[in-house]
Formats: sequence, C-alpha cells, structure tokens
Amino acid sequence: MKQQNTAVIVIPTYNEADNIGKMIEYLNTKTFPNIVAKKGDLTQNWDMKILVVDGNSPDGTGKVVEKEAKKYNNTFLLTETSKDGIGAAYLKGFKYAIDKLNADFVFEFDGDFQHPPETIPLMLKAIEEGYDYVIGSRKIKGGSNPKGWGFKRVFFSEFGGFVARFIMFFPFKNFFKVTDPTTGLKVTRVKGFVDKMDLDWKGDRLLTKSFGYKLQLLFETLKMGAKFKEVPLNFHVRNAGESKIEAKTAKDIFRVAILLRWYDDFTQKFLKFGTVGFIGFIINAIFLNLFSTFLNKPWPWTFSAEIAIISNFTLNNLWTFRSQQIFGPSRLIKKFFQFNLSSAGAIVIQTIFGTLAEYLFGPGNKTLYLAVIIVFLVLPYNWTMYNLVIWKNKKK
Ligand SMILES: Nc1nc2c(ncn2[C@@H]2O[C@H](COP(=O)(O)OP(=O)(O)OP(=O)(O)O)[C@@H](O)[C@H]2O)c(=O)[nH]1
Ligand SMILES: [Mg+2]
Repeated sequence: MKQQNTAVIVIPTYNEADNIGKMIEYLNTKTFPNIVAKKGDLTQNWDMKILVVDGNSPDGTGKVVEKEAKKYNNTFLLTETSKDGIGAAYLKGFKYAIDKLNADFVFEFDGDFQHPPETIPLMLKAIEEGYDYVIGSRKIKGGSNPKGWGFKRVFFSEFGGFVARFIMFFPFKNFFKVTDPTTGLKVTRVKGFVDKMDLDWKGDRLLTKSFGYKLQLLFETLKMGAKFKEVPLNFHVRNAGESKIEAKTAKDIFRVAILLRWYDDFTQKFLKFGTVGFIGFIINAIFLNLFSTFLNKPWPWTFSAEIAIISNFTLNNLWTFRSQQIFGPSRLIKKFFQFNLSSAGAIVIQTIFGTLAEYLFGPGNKTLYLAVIIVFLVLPYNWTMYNLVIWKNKKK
C-alpha cells in the first residue's frame, strides 16, 4: 500500500475574487499543516493539493489563483472557456485531479468559506477508517444551517433536501443513512469509484450541468457500493461576493431526483414486473369468462390461472428479467416448473390470509382484503421469489 495518499480539494469558482485568495492561504497555512500523522486523530501524512476550476470569471478570480499558484506549488488552476455550471466544473476538475495531480481522493469544496476548512481533517479521518465516500451533513447532531439564513432559504434547504432524499431512496436503507443529499461538501475515493465514472465532458454525461449533479454523483457512488459516512457540517453564510444559487436550482434538484429514481434498474424492473402482473390479471379474467361458457366448475378457474401463469412467465422472462433471461428447452422447462410452484405458493398465501381476514373482520370487504393481500403479501412474495429463485443472478 502507498504510504502517502494524495487528496485534491477541488474548488469551482465563479466571481470569487474576494474569497479565493483568502481560502487558498487559509488552507495552505492553517489547515494543511495539521493534516499530518499523529495530529488530531490522523495516522497518515497526506499530500494535500488545491485545484480551482474557474468558469473564466470576469472579476479576475483566475488572476488571484495564478498568483497563489506561484507561491504554493500544491495549488493549481484549471480555467474553463466559460461558466458552464457547477456540475460540469466538477467533472472537469475530477478528471484533471486524477490525470495530472495523482489524486487518490477528491474533495468537493466551496471557496466562499461556507464550508469550514476544519471539517477536512475530520473527513480524512473517516477515510483512514476505511470509508470510501464521506459527506458533510447539516442535518445530523453537531451540524447546522447558517445563522443568517432567512426562513425561505431554510425552508427550501430542509424541505427540498427531504423531498430529494425521499424520491431517490425511500424506503431503502440509504433513505435513512443519507440525511443531507444536497450538501456540497464531500470526499470520494478515486480507486473503484471516481475512476469508474465517465468524466469526459460530452454534455450529456450528467442529467444536469448545474447543482443537481450533486444528487447524481451521490446516487451513482452509493450504487457502486461505496462505504458511506456523514460527518457534521456547520454551514456558514458566504464570506463575500454574490450567491450563485438560482431560483431554478430547486426545480433542477427535484427533476434530477425523479429522473435518477425513474431510470434506476430496480425501478424499471419493478414497474415491468407490476405491468406483467396486471396483464396476467386481465388475461386471467378474460379466460375465466371465456372458459365458463363451455367448461364446468372448477376447470375455468384452473385453466385461466395456468394461462395467466404462462403469460407472466413468458413476459417476465422476455422483458422484466431480460438481463437474466432463461434460455434453452431444458432450463426453460425446469424454471417454468419452479415458477408454477412459486405461483402455487402465492395462491396458498392468498387462501390463508383471505380466509383469516374474513374470519377476523367479517365477509363484507372481499375486494379490499384481496387488494391489501396482493399489495402487501403477494407482490413482495413474487418479487422475492422471482429475484432470488427464478431469475437469480448467477454471478453473485
Ligand atoms: N466554475 C464554476 N463555478 C461555479 C459555477 N456556479 C457556481 N460556481 C461556484 O461554486 C460554488 C458553489 O456554488 P453554489 O453552492 O451553487 O452557490 P453559492 O454561490 O455558493 O450560493 P450561496 O450558498 O448563496 O453562497 C460557488 O462558490 C461558486 O463560485 C459555474 O457554473 N462554474
Ligand atoms: Mg456558496
């Protein structure tokens, strides 16, 4: 293992001439000298670098950074041709940090003193403990919003953050783990995570060029299985200069959260699974009526159910679980037999709980009982059986 890791603090700037010089000085003289083995809780020496990605600011931000870069050889400037959105700036910055600066870890960090530099060593400590992805959270114990924020800004941050969190992760474990999905302060391990991302800026890599990229990288990094931790963040009001937060930022965040969830493999599979189930139900009903015209009880029930089972098996195999598709006559027969057994299990569940419900609550609301049993028992049961037995991923 490498003895010394390199961490690059990537700072996007647009018109931050009044802040960025002070920030670079502060990091180099006050923060980095403490990021060495045996200071605080750190056990390693860290090679700390600063990369400013400037959107060709008209206020001379780039000039200030150039001057600092002459003074400190760990400080670098990447100038974009124009202001291209904070998400675009970060992707370009990550690529530069990896290709040119040997980054093992990349930080996302604001240059306007909203992120206290003192949080950096705490995040590196978590990295030393083995985490891959550490973010600063304003919502956990010890974290906070700026004292100077008005009601509107607090409301948007709290409400927007919660909605984003809900849309992206509910009801899964990341919904409970990620308390601050829109935070701007993060550090990510390069090996296995950032180096697996497509950082080439082609314009369509991200769902957005602006602030919503935070959600996308969060979503992707967690999906890659990053070991994740939050540390408290005391978010400040900006030191100087003007806010670049736009009215459309909230809309951007909302849009990106929905798209991420919608295009996620799991969602797509689940929607297809639901659709196939619904088609099966319709087919079952149609054939039940049709067979009833010329067959005696109980056969219409039996044959229509089997036709629905065949439809479900076929459509799920061709569509829902296409990525784990079952091929070949002998495997198809074996799996179809398994599928029938699994469907019989669903019938048993329905019979037991349907009867129980009638016994407990009276025979009145059969349709309601059926709906509840299907949604809360049969669907989860089928979903589990399909994923873990019938179309089980063999790779794992
Ligand atoms: N290179 C580049 N930097 C940007 C761009 N948009 C914002 N930034 C910088 O990224 C940092 C974080 O931006 P935001 O969190 O979106 O907005 P903000 O101006 O910090 O908003 P406040 O919280 O009100 O201070 C700011 O310090 C900006 O200077 C951009 O399009 N390109
Ligand atoms: Mg800011």
